[in-house]
Amino acid sequence: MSTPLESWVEESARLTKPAKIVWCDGSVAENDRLTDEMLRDGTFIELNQRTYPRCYLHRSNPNDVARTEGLTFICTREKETAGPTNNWMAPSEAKEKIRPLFDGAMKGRTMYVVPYIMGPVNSPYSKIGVEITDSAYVAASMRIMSRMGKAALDRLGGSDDFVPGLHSLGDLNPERRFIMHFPEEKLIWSVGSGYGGNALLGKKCFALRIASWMARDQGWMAEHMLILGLEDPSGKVTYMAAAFPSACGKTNLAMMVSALESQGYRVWTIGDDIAWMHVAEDGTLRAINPEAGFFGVAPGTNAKTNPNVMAALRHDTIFTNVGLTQSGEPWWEGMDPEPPAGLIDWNGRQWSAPNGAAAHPNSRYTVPASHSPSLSSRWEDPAGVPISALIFGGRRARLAPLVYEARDWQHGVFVGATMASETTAAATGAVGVSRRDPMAMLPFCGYNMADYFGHWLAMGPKLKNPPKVFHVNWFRRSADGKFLWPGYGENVRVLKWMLDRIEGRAGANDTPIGCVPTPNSLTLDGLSISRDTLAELLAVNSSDWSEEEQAVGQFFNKFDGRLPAPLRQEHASLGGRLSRSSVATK
Ligand code: GTP
Ligand code: SPV
Ligand code: MN
Repeated sequence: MSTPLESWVEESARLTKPAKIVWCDGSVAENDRLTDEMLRDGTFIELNQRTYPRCYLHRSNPNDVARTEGLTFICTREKETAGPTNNWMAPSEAKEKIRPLFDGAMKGRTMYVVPYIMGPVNSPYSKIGVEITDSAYVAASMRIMSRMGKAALDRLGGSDDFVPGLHSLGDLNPERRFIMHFPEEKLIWSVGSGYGGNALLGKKCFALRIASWMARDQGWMAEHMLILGLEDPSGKVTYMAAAFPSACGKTNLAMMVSALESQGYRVWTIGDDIAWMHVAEDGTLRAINPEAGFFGVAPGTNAKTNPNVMAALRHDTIFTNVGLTQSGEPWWEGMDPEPPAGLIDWNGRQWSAPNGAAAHPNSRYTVPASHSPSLSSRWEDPAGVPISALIFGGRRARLAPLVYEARDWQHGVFVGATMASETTAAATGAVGVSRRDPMAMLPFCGYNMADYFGHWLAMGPKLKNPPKVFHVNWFRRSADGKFLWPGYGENVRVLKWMLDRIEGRAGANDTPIGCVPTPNSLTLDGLSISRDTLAELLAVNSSDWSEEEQAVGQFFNKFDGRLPAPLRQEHASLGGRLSRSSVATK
């Protein structure tokens, strides 16, 4: 008798008709074979093997370089279940529409069966997925990003407790590109794209969209969050998780080299993109990183902004859509002040300055977490690490101060639910447009966002000491358009303020939106920043925030009667505080 996995593989093979089927075991020998094939058929370009051993460059189809949110669907029986912020299609209609695209899609090609674990191999919180794909690049990337192969099959046995994901490159035509989620049956279908978040199905599709659904049902949380540990001079480590939208600084914060290292403050990495968080028996919120690697944004990364990443990328790394130097090394904007002579751009053409970027703005590296010099000794702790602070943040040229603290859990949920950020190159479409992106989950929540807010509200009372909630903005700009805050390793100063707040040491000014640091409560030694700049960074302008408060009201109206009442109350309280403060300052 065949196992549930074998039956699904057979069924998928009948539909897609591959020339051959390869069950991936995750071994080095298998990875070598995949690499050789990809070097032969041009999927991989060998980088300088002396300076970048076992590193390769992949150039994707130029129309397939980012997530495509307009082509991503939540397919539930009722439209209301998906909610107003998701694209929706009925499951039967979706399958009728997509099945023909899979029919014969793997003719003459290899089907890879990729079993994987999301989470540490021995954690009770980990979950199993199996991806069927006709992309060797996807199979090789899944080996870096998850615990792929034999370990997953061993853990699965004959069970049906896995999330199946069927993926085919199809013809890479966006007209025939669909990323479909069937949360009611825990199934993923993706066709027509080879790009990370569209094609590495363990990541956004499973670990966020399907997992957020499971988490709501089972009483835990699946979030678009990095996880880090902040070590203080006594050696004590306090863990924090932070949700920023795509390309808004999670990897960089999680892997930073602290500017306060000489004072004894260090940052340890647990995860850079996704957190699965459970309430432990002792009432703490425990987070695991379901991933095993980093799929990070290359541009802007350099020896100064992120030396840990730069060190991690020197071997066994896949680069996607970066530039190529004459000596066969990867290159991207922001790596050096001046581009080297003789660059080849991400499309494989000779690069010259007026031709735009040498590396695509969403070019990425795929690197095992184990390469990171900042990796925490607890990054695979099966019980997870206890979270003391949750941080929301986004890119906001104006309005949001460098940091503020929510008044309590419920207000913290309101702060997360109403956050906004300027769009980035991580998804197709306009860049730099401000949009609401609750908890940085707008593109990743697998069900009605109003119910998701309700789930967040319900989690607070289950926790003995709910984490403090903060909001940060590294991206506030001056009138002449320059970033006011140096960012990167200097962000540790803000983390230290949070730690001091958790431990009841740091001062804060109560404002209508929450508690903002007093200028003296931030540790600024060694940083040249003027008093005026600091004041601009921390300013809370009541009339700007009143406009924001109106916009939040409009956003909330999208959810009609489904929006949890406590969020309406928080909104009304904010309105009240703002009007009192504008009277006070008149
Ligand atoms: P995803 O992988 O898409 O989820 O992105 P992410 O949130 O991990 O963002 P990442 O850390 O890769 O940063 C995205 C871009 O923002 C990069 O170009 C970084 O160089 C830049 N960036 C990150 N942190 C800072 C910061 O503190 N200040 C400034 N100015 N830029 C930053
Ligand atoms: C993001 O866009 O948030 C990413 C990259 O982390 S992707 O895996 O493509 O979603
Ligand atoms: Mn992300």
